[in-house]
Amino acid sequence: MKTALTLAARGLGQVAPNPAVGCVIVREDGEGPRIVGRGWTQPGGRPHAETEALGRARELAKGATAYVSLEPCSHRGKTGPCAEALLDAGIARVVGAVADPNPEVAGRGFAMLQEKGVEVVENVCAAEARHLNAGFFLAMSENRPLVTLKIASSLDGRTATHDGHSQWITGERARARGHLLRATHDAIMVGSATAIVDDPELTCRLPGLGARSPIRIVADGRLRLPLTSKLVRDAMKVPLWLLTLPGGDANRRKAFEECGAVLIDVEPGEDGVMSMRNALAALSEIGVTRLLVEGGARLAASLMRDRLVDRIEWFQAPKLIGGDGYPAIAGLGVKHLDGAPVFELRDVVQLGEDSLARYARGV
Ligand code: AOF
Ligand code: ZN
Repeated sequence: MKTALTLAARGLGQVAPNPAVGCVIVREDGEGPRIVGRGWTQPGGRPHAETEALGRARELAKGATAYVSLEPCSHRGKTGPCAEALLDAGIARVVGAVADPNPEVAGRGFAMLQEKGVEVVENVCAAEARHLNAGFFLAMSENRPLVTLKIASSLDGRTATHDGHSQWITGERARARGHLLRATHDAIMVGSATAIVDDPELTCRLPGLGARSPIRIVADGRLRLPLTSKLVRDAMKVPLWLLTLPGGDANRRKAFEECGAVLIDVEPGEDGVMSMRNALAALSEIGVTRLLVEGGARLAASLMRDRLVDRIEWFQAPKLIGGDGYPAIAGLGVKHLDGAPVFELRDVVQLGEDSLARYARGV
């Protein structure tokens, strides 16, 4: 199952709105267990992991065990049901990590297999499988993507000096890791102030992974992003979506669209500013399951205030900028510590001079 999970991870950032699934087919004859087929959900979400693995195993699948990181599907969607494909191939035993939360499946995949005499074992590495596909699970349960906040700061949590100087706080290895994060998400989002000040490209520029640049999103309620920005200039090549408030200047909207940008209207909250919950619902409806937020401080704070940040990837350089620098997260209005957002530290790695601490939302 650990192998199936590792294979599944290959699909992250490439398969939305589908989950990233892994499948390993094992035969236990002769000299002990042997893997005869491996598969993972393919870019675009299909073929599914099981059909890929069965295609490799061919006749060796007969009587074998299939380890799947998500319950095999039972519905006829854009592809035939994987449960049926496993039955047709003569699989004798299916070990599954976790049930598929898609209401079209939800236990029916396992049931179909059991009814036909296949031995089914459930809940193997279930927590890991849920963590891996948290984006898909949140899409089903909360109609929003998984939100990962990426921060690259000094030791004291500053992302720029008082004069706005920020290139570079962290070193090359940390920055390369940041690009890898981009490749494993469906979309990257920044606030309009960051897009204006930094004029970023927001692409994945790791050798060989150029084609894995996610959709670039700017939360830009009043369409302040310049038409001359790098993001707009290459919007025909790498998708650019602008989350904006309905209405606004029709000519300006048209100008963005002519450059290739897609405008997505987001209803404001009671305070008249863009509601992050509505923004995430809009993104979820069009199939974004994993969203990487790269700043700035105000966007990070507004997601944090609404308790919409699930994970933090915090890169820290061993430098101090001080209190006159620009903070990673703007004011949260926390008065009492009981009201502070809490995260759980999952691991810390050293990347050259810098560190990367990874956190998941506490309960
Ligand atoms: C599997 N194996 O690798 C994946 C599954 O539109 P379709 O036909 O591609 O079906 C999409 C649904 O299939 C998706 O919502 C989820 O329930 C399941 N994904 N199932 O057996 C896979 N990716
Ligand atoms: Zn399937």
